[in-house]
Order: sequence, then C-alpha cells, then structure tokens
Amino acid sequence: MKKLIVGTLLLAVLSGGVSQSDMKGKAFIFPQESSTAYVSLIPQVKKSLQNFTLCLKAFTDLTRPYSLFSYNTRTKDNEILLFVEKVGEYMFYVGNTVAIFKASPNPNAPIHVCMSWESASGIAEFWLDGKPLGRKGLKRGYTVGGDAKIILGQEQDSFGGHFDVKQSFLGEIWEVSLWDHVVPLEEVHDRCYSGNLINWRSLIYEDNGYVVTKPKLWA
Ligand SMILES: *[C@@H]1O[C@H](CO)[C@@H](O)[C@H](O)[C@H]1NC(C)=O
Ligand SMILES: [Ca+2]
Repeated sequence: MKKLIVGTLLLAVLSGGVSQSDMKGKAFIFPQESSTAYVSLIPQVKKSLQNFTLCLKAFTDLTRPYSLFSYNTRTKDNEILLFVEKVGEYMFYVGNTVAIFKASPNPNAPIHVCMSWESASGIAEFWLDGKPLGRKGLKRGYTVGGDAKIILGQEQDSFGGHFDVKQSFLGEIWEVSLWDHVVPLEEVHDRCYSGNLINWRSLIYEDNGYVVTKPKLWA
C-alpha cells in the first residue's frame, strides 16, 4: 500500500507541479478574480466515502456566490461541494443534492467551517466558528465516489474543469482537512490539521494560475 502511494506521488511529481508540504501556519491566497487560479488537492488515499468530515478556514469579502471546496468525480458534478450562495448562506452538496445552512452574517471576519456527513442516516451536520448550525438529511445510503478532482478556488462543472469566473473564490483559504469518517465536530477544534485524506501538515497539491502561499493572517 505504501509503495503504491509513493508510486502514485512520484508519477504525479514527474508529470507536473505537484508538491507535498507542511502548510502549518500558511494560507493559499487567491489574490485576483479569475477562472484560471486554483489549487488541486490530492488525497493521501483514494477511496469512496460512506462518511466524511470536512473542515476549512477562509476569508473573503465577496458578496456574490463562490465555491470554497469542489469535489467532482468523472460521473458526478458536485459530489461534495461547499458553496456560499450569499453572505451567511452555506450550500452543502453531497451527490449533487443540497442541504442549506444559514448563519447570521458576520462580514469581514474569517470563517471556520466544519461539516460532516454519514451515509447510514444521511445526516449532514454543519458548524460555523465552533457553533452548530444544525443537522439536515440528504443522500441517505449514498456512497461518494473516490476517484475525484478536489479543487479550491474554482467551482467545477466537469471533472477538473468548466470553471465560472462568477463562482470563483477571491481571498484566502487555510487549514483544509478531510477525514474518511465522522469526527465529533465539538472536538474538531484542535485537530484542523489532521485529516487522514487531506492533511494540512503534509498537503499534496498542485497550484495553477495566480495563487500565492503566505503565512496566514488569522488564527
Ligand atoms: C460509516 O459510519 C457508520 C456509522 O454511522 C459505520 O457503521 C460504517 O461502517 C462507516 N463506513 C465506513 C466505510 O467506514
Ligand atoms: Ca458544479
């Protein structure tokens, strides 16, 4: 298994700008609106998901719709998608079905989003800045495909492409983590680095277009 992962990584490294690094204390900045700037995240293990937890932190002053995390498979658009429709309105997609979570807008502050989904119950749980925004049900019994393109900065409408500049992200994203199980979200606070599929301390990624890595500005 180890050998396979190393082999995959080596292949990826040889075929382009993929790197693996400890991103502790760092953030990706998307400094300009575009349809070409994005970061492609490569999971530590490629596997289909019956349960997952996704956490990330972000700052933006956009008031139009934008994507925070776009996970597409070859056959499914919006397999996992975290999309902000307008300030304080979070669209959490699984298998191209949406659950909407609403928060009172807190403009000009960074956000810490954590969400989990469990196939057996279909329950999606959503936390913003350490507080629950409730639970909703979607795609009970579904399995999320494992062969995915995972994109920060743009919203995919195909496998790794079809970006729309009007859904692009402008701002900063940091501490992205993805787990293959449900992590109790009241406990996740100190574990933002430690996803077993996407891990901020050993992030495998490729940036494209105008994306800059800098020390993070917020905690
Ligand atoms: C997903 O979580 C359920 C508990 O809700 C568990 O029974 C099941 O084994 C988990 N599936 C995987 C693939 O880990
Ligand atoms: Ca899409």
